[in-house]
Amino acid sequence: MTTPIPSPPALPFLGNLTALEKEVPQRSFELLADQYGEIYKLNLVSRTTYLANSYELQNELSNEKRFTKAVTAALVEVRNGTGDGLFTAHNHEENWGIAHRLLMPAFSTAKVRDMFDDMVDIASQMVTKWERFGPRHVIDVVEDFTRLAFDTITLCAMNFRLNNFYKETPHPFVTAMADFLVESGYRSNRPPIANTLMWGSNAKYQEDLKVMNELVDQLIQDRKDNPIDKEDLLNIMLNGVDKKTGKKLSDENIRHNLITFLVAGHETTSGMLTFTLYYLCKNPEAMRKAREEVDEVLGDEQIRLEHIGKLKYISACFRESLRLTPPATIRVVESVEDTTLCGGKYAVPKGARIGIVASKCQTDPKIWGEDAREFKPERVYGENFEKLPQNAWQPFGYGMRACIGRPFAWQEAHIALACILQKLDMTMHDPGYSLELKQTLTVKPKEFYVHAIPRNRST
Ligand code: MNH
Repeated sequence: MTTPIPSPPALPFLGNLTALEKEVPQRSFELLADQYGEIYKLNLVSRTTYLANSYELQNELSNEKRFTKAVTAALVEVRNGTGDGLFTAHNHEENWGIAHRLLMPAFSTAKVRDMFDDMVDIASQMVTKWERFGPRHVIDVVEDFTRLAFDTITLCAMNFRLNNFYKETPHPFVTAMADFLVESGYRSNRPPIANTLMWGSNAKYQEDLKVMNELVDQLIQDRKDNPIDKEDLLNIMLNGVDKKTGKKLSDENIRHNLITFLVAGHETTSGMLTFTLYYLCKNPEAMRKAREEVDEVLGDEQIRLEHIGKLKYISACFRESLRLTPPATIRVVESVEDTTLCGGKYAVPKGARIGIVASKCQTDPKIWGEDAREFKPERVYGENFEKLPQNAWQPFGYGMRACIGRPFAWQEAHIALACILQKLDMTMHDPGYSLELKQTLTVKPKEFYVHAIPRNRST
């Protein structure tokens, strides 16, 4: 006998849509989990979606023989910009396989090491800016980490400088992409008929798409006109031949993948950095340890590649931040067959879409204890991290469709945080600030501001 899967009361036509907050749906998903438990279902725009909230489910749903990635909800709309690029491709699309085989090696830890100098270049621009503005300046953390992540991925992927740190307002491409992502989210939560009626939003949406496509097409054309020797991602995409099919990537697919890297590469990384800085400001003991480590490993030296692997406490801080507040909040899988979950307890049909709510699964008290919601980097430090039960920590997704940019984001973030802590003391603008979320495709801290005070290193 299976147990029925609970669901909040629904309204005709809209289903459970009204149960979701428009601005921060993630908050609703978490509140509903507190109310309905390890699994519940919602009828969203005439489709049933299940939401999974426990370690046991996250682990079970990571069996790729039984569950595969589903491109649903906001991702369907994001496809308007990223098409069959890696992140939004359906499993069966041929271009996913070609791009995956060509690009996996290009994003390997070894290749990412070659990007070290470019990453330090951008991080230094940010730290220099913070130093020069001085301690009174109010830093909008999300804004500057977004500049950092955007400039880093464009420089590393296509040898192009957006120069966001030299501008008062972000590059138009950045604004267009941010608006495009927010609107994609809204569109996915509206009944289709309502979408066709939103003339104003639709015109703006098309305009944003145009801005994004034009810049990327221009970069592709520039590269074709002026080839360079550097083995960057753009060259690999332009020149690479897939061994299995003998095919090259089409220009359209290259455009889709470049936009994919920009979408997938900037929001998540800047989110992780902002959350981590927030947790460090809130936990002075962790901040002290992180800074001590930077002093020990870097001292007064300019950061070098061999420092990165020694920043073990910093790694633990990032991991703990990703556990508590994963910027990519939900990944959705689809059941391959009619099946049951939790040892026969719940029945789900073939094709059922199940969202894995990472923040809930990664704070399951059964695995993490009663203090699961507290920031304690020690629990994911060094060996402790290696000893975690399988799939207990998966902010980068899982399996075949897991994040391709993990080594890239990891190196970029370590460089940035180490360079900051080496030079600056970070304090919150409002000492009473407590975390609120802002949601686009991903989540980030809302209205989080800090001050950067040059360190007096002799004391
Ligand atoms: Mn990333 C897939 C999280 C940084 C490019 N990424 C995923 C998934 C998660 C994720 C989760 C799986 C989504 C799903 O199952 O539907 N990504 C992150 C996080 C960070 C991140 C938390 C930073 C921190 N990602 C990056 C960076 C890049 C990138 C940086 C590129 C430069 N991510 C991708 C791509 C995919 C992906 C591409 C899709 C891979 C595939 O399906 O083949």
